[in-house]
Amino acid sequence: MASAENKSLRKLLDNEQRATTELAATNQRQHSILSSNRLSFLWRLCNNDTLQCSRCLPGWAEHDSRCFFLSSVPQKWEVARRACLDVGGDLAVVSNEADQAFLTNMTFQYVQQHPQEHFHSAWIGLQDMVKEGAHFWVNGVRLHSNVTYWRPQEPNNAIPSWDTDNAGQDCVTIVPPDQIETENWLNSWDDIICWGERHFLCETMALILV
Ligand SMILES: [Ca+2]
Ligand SMILES: [Ca+2]
Repeated sequence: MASAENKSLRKLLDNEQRATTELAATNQRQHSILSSNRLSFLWRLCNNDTLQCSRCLPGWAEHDSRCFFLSSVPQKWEVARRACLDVGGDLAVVSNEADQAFLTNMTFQYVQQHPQEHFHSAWIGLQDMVKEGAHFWVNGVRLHSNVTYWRPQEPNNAIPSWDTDNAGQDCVTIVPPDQIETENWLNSWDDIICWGERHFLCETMALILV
């Protein structure tokens, strides 16, 4: 009888210890999140007094648990990328047709809302600076041939006469379509010279509190 009691006490103790270990691991995880660089970014989404948080920064649009921003100011590709990194994100990555539709629509809507502005196109996080024709996303993923949305005859790596370095076109933009939901409206990419100044599309993770 005593031995059966011992056994069940031992089991309880084991369970207790396991729970304690799991709790310590959870605390450790939470601590590393709280002390990470991302925290200062996350706090910008929350009101310090009420602790009410929004999922995206004001002026950003949510899609697929990510937040997207289209700049009103044009910049060179590298400067644009730095601006996105500075807010805890990067230039936008197109992983599938839904991403492409969302981002192309963002540029289309911008042009509709700012008819007086000259809007050529907006940088995304795609480039072939290292090796001509080898396009990589800013997240390190190589462009997949199943998920490409080039405009007709692009990418053409065009080298105009004023491009005295013969650098060619190594950074990719989305050119707003004249209309949306029409045939081929998703084929909006053009490669452009990276030091041209274009609007740009940033993305960050949305804040999802579980
Ligand atoms: Ca190129
Ligand atoms: Ca081109």
